[in-house]
Amino acid sequence: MRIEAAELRLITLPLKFRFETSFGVQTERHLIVLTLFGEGLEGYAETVMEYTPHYREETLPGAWALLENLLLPKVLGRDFANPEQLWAEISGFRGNRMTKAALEMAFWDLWCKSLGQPLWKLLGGVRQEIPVGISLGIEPSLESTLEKVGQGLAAGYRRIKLKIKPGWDIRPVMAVREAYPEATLTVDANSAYNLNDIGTFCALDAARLDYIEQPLAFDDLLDHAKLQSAITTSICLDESITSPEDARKALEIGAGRVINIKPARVGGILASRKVHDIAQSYGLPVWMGGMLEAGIGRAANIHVATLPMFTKPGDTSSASRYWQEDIIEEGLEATQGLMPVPQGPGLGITLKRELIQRLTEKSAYIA
Ligand code: OSB
Ligand code: MG
Repeated sequence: MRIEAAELRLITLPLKFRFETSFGVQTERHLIVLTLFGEGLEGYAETVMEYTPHYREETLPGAWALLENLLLPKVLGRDFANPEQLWAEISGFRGNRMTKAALEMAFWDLWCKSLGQPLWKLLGGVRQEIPVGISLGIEPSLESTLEKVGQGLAAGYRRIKLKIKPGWDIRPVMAVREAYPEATLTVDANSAYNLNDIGTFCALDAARLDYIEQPLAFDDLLDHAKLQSAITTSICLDESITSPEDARKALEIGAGRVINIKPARVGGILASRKVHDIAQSYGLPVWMGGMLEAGIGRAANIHVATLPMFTKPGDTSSASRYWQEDIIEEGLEATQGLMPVPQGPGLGITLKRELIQRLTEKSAYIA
C-alpha cells in the first residue's frame, strides 16, 4: 500500500458533560483528524492528546508538528506491505507513541480497505459485541454522583468507574457501594496518590471494587508493586503502561493484575495486540480504555477490543453520551452494555465531511 498524500485537520468538539478528574476539568475535546490517501482509498485516524500534558507528556501542538514535519514526510511516497513495515519505519523516533499511533491507525484503515476486510478480522478478533461501562467524572455532590451511577446502571452499562482524588475517595465510593451493593464498581485516581496514602486504599478494600486504576505516579511501576502487595483489591495500570515492554515489566514485578489498554498510549494497534498477548501469557485480563474519543478513535477502540483477553467491560460507551453530533455517520451505540463492532472494510466508518470542514480551525495538506 502506497501512501500518496495526507491531510491534517484540527477540530474542537464540545462535550455533553463536564468531565472532572484528579488532573483537571474537560468540557471539550481538541483533536487532529488525519487522512492518508493511497491507491484511490482513504484511511482515517484521530489523536487523543490535548493542549496540556496533564495525562501523559504528549501535546496536541507537538503531535501536529511531529506529523507535519517528521512522520508524514518519512512515509509519503513510500510503499508498505503491512502495518509492521510502517511501524518499523517510524519506530526509530523515540517516544511520542500517541502521535505515531495516529499515523499507524490511519494506515491500518487504508491497508484493511485495500484488502476489503474489517480491522477486527485482520487483527484476530473473536467477538462481535464489546462489554462496556462508563467512566464518571468527579461530580459536584454525592447526590449527583449517586444519580449518575443509577442512570448508568439503568442504561445497562456493565461497570461504573468513579474518578477519585484526595478528599473525594472513601466517602463517595462507600456511598455508591451502599446504594448499589451488587454493581461492578471501579475507581480511577489518575496518579493522584503516593505510598503515604496506603491507608486510603486499605479502607477502599471494603468497597469490593473490581480494581483501582492508576493510583500512583504516571510513570511508576515499583511503588504500584508495593501498594499491590499491601491491599487485596487488584490494581489496574493505565498511565504507567506506554509499551509492551512496560506491560511485561509491570506484570513481572506484580505492579498490578489488570491492564487498561489505550491503543494511543501504548503506541498503536500492533502494540495493543502485544500488550494483550503479554497479559494473556500471565493469564490476566485487559480492557479497552478511552480518551473521550470521537467516532474515528472510538471505532478503532471497538475493533481492538475484539481480541480474546478484553474480558472486562471497557470505557467505550455510546458516542451519544459524549457528543451532540459525532464526526462519523455510523452511530456507535451500546445496548444493554454491549457495543456492536463495525463490519465495513477497515474501521468501517464514514466521515461527516461537511461537519468536519465546518469545525476545522487549521489544516495542512502534505503530498
Ligand atoms: O484515565 O481513563 C482515563 C479520559 C481522558 C483521560 C484519561 C482517562 C479518561 C477516562 C474517560 O476515564 C474514558 C472515556 O469515557 O473515554
Ligand atoms: Mg485511567
